[in-house]
Amino acid sequence: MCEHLERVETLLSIPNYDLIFIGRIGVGKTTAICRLFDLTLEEEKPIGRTGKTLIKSTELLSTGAGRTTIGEVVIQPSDTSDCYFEIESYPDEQIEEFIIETCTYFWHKAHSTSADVAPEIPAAELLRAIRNLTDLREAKVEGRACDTAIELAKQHSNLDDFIDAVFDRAGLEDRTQAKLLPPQPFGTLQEEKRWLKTAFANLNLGKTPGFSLPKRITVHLSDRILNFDRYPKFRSIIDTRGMDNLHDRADLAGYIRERDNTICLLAETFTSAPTNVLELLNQHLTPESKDIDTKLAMLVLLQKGEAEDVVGLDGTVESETEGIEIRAQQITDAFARDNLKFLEQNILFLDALQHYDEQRVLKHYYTEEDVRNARIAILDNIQDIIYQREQKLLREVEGYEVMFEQIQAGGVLTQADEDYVANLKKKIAQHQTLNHRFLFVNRYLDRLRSYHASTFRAINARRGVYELSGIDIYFDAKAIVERLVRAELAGEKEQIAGAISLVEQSASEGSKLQPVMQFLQKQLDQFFENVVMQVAVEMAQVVEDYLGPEAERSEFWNTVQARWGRGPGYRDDVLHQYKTQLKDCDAVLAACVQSIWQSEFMQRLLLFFGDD
Ligand SMILES: Nc1nc2c(ncn2[C@@H]2O[C@H](COP(=O)(O)OP(=O)(O)OP(=O)(O)O)[C@@H](O)[C@H]2O)c(=O)[nH]1
Ligand SMILES: [Mg+2]
Repeated sequence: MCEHLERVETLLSIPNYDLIFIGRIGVGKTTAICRLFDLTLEEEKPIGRTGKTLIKSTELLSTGAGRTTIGEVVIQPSDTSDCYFEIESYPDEQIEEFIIETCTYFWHKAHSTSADVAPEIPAAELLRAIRNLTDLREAKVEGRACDTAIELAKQHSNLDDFIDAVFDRAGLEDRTQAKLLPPQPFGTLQEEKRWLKTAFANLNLGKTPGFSLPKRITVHLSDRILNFDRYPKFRSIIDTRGMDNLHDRADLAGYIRERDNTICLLAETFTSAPTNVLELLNQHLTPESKDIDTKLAMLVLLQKGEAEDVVGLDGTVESETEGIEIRAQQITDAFARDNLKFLEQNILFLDALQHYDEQRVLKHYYTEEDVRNARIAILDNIQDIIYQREQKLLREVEGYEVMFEQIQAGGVLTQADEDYVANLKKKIAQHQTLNHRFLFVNRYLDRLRSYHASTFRAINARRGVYELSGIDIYFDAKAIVERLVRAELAGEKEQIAGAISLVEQSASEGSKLQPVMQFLQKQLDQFFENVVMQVAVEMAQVVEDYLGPEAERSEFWNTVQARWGRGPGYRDDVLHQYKTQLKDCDAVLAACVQSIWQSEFMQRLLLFFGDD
């Protein structure tokens, strides 16, 4: 049986899905999740000294002005009757490496060593967590700002001693806990939510004793707070780490392409959609990707009044609905311009805080019922996306069945049909030897150049994989090769597809040649996809072999690492080293493409016609 059909059947057996929220830093992912799933805490607050009170509604998970959610957060119904957290931490070595960098920064700042190596400023969200982990906070002493990290650095005249002192304070050896349970059973739902909110905030900030820096926090919520009774197709909600740039990232690629039981919600603001997700879509929503379109949705996050400011043909629109319609059309047009087959019905609009004022107090003209109806409308839409995906897969299976029946029932081939086939085989065989140039190295260097100089230094210090910042330059290589090979070989594939179509159209009425050609057409896409993926995986390995991230002693990494702090031109010099190290890659890539094209595409296609 054909590979694709087997795959479709696997997809159809998936019982429920993880909803993955993907988007830029600070776009509003966590707010959207909390509002959609009613993960909020309602608290009574006094209004000044009036004796009156207001009910304020806040999100259970921490939200803020960007770089708030430190790792990945998985939210799911608890397998027990209680709430609890599970934490997967970053490995100690990675945290230690980061502490050393942070200490170096503070030490240089404290000792004003201007003549020395320029210290780099560590990433804000990591710095914040490290300050908490080591209890080196910025405080106010007698009204004066006081940075305890700088104070501690001043007490040491030697950097190594300072680092040791900070390691002691971090006490990583005692931070080995992985599960956080409530201290005692809760009397009320309110108490339970309050505990969840505070405990999450502390874990996310690195402030919980016994716990290290979280890479992933799984929040198990009791039935009272979250259940999917109305949505049996939902399994969990995943709040991914905000994207720093627009490039693909290994964890996101995993959710979009490698894991089948996911629905990916690409969150973007009303004004920018879909610019920030185009790059991701171009990477994954390719002409050959069969079942990606139905698992992707855009979640356009609008804020108060935005939709009413849209300018239509006759000036500003009359209503929010009209504004949304115009914007949806603009988004669809943007997809069309990039030739992306994004499903129009999978563009959702959410105004997460529409019922609340700036203080997060429910506006007087709304009721809890309005809030509930608005969120249920979107959740029903998401559930429907899953249903539509399954329907499309079912139709595909039926299509295959009809095709196979036609092949079996079809009459024998006429002489003319036989001639078409022989001719087609010859035409296909002409594509055996490829004559393409692949300019990978330059594209790869451009990508590396796009990292900020101090980030690039940190990447080099870690020989290419800076997990704390979600960067992996070998994954980058894979993504670039994929795009390059796909674009470069698209013409070859199109010519072959054209030749197959021609035979399909010319085949004699009622002969089995027509359905056979339809089947071949589908196989073509599958083979092409296999070529692209295999080449990308092999080339990522080639790049790894050339750069040697595992090598403890490597001349390349020694040279690259030693370059920091030695005057201007750091990035250019280091990129030059990379270029020298990778100088053979373009030729290796061309050879790799030829060989995989031959084995995974040509041979498999020609096999279709028999071995003669
Ligand atoms: N007015 C208004 N503010 C919003 C809305 N959604 C989010 N915000 C604010 O935008 C800021 C960022 O929101 P978050 O939900 O923390 O964003 P995020 O995408 O989770 O951010 P990171 O976790 O840092 O990547 C917060 O201050 C929110 O209060 C909205 O619909 N309306
Ligand atoms: Mg967040």
